[in-house]
Amino acid sequence: MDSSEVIDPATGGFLTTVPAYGVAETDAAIERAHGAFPSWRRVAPGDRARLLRRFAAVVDEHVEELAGLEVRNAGHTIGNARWEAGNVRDVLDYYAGTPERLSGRQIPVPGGIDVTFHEPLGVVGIIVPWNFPMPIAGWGFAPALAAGNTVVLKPAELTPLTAIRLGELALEAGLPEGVFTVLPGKGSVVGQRFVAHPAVRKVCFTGSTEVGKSIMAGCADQVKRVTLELGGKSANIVFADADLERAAAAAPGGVFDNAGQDCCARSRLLVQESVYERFLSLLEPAVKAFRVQDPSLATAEMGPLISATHRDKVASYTAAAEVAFTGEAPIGDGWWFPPTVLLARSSSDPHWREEVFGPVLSVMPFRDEAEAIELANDTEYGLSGSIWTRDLGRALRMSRAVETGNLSVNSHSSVRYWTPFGGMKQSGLGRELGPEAPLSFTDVKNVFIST
Ligand code: TAP
Repeated sequence: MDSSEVIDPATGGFLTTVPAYGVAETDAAIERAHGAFPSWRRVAPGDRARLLRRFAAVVDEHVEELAGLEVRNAGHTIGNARWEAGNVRDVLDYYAGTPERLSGRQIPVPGGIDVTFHEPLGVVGIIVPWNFPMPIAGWGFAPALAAGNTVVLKPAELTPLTAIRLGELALEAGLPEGVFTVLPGKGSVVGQRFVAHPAVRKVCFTGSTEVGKSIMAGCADQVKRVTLELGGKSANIVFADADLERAAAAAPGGVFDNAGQDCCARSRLLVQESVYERFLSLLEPAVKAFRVQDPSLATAEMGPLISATHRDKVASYTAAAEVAFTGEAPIGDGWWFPPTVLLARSSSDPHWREEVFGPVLSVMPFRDEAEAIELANDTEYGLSGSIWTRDLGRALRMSRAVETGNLSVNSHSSVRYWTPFGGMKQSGLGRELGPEAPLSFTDVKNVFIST
């Protein structure tokens, strides 16, 4: 089997080597998952629930270890990495309630009895990006397993370590062989086999819009189910009547968290023109105070970017733009980049239109509600966003008008595992999390019994 090197983005140093699955090994793992499916779907609901709770408990025992791996492999701050490992535990616990509640309906019909069943699909292939390796994996595998499917999971080539460990912990928790398998390797090899292999009945993909489109096209050939979580260019809209101090203090975290490598990053800041200058004067000290540090330090608010190539891409956006101000970042080894605020002079500026996926915030003034809506919606994306106002009516009007799957008022929160998460327009297809996620890993079967 081939192998690939794993690098620490905070130092640029070598961490370890992991296997890179080829076509034959991927197909063999998919076939093992296919073979494990009939008995996994027949596990009694209470027993499947207990196994998922046990998996959650084992993850809980390893939160520190998993968080430490993510700090080194993905450059996540230790605070974020602990939250992410805890999120996998919580999502497993939450969906452990599913097997005993996944009931169909009994529908009144003439001439007999009609009942529906939520049948698991079979093997589910999950393709994960490098920006949030643990939570995105858990949002796929926990509801898929709970609904009675078996899972093959491909982590991003850059960040495989926590996924590989989660695969080991699943076995330690007692999940049968073949029920949950982690296959590190290239997207063009392992990921493509998920799309092409007929035993894989659904692909959950998170990553770039470009690759997502090719996966959707590939899945069409077999009418394979697909969930897509893609890019974003979310707006953070601040009205003059907002608590400006609070909005300015929160804005850096809304875009620079995870070094801006977040599909929900509020990377477009729209500020009502009557408070524009004042807001920027409040924002500047908040940006300069944002702590970009060795991610293993408890005080770190932001770590490095994921790779040298990615840093070059981010830098290409700021080089040609009008910089308002920047924060500080370490200099030297590792892929560091300072939090940067750019002035958008036109809605055709590339940093305003395109997903930079780095610690870059583009700012533009707006006149009134109508213009804020027009600017916010002038994008192919629609994943997340925020509205800051003290006017409840305005908050509700704006919430309905902004074309986005997730929105928060006077907050930058996007993800809570109890509620659905996903994008409108080219930000995605389908929803993850929330009470209904397991249904997306089933097909409804209708049975009529003549009486
Ligand atoms: P991608 O290149 O799209 O990679 C994402 C995943 O897909 C990786 O595991 C990758 O494998 C795999 N992949 C690549 N090409 C593939 C192919 N032809 N067939 C099957 N799988 C393939 O994105 P990225 O560079 O990791 O992440 C950055 C982008 O993803 C950003 O644009 C960001 O917005 C988006 N993103 C969106 C979200 C959500 S929740 N909407 C979350 C994270 C990221 P390799 O590692 O081998 O390349």
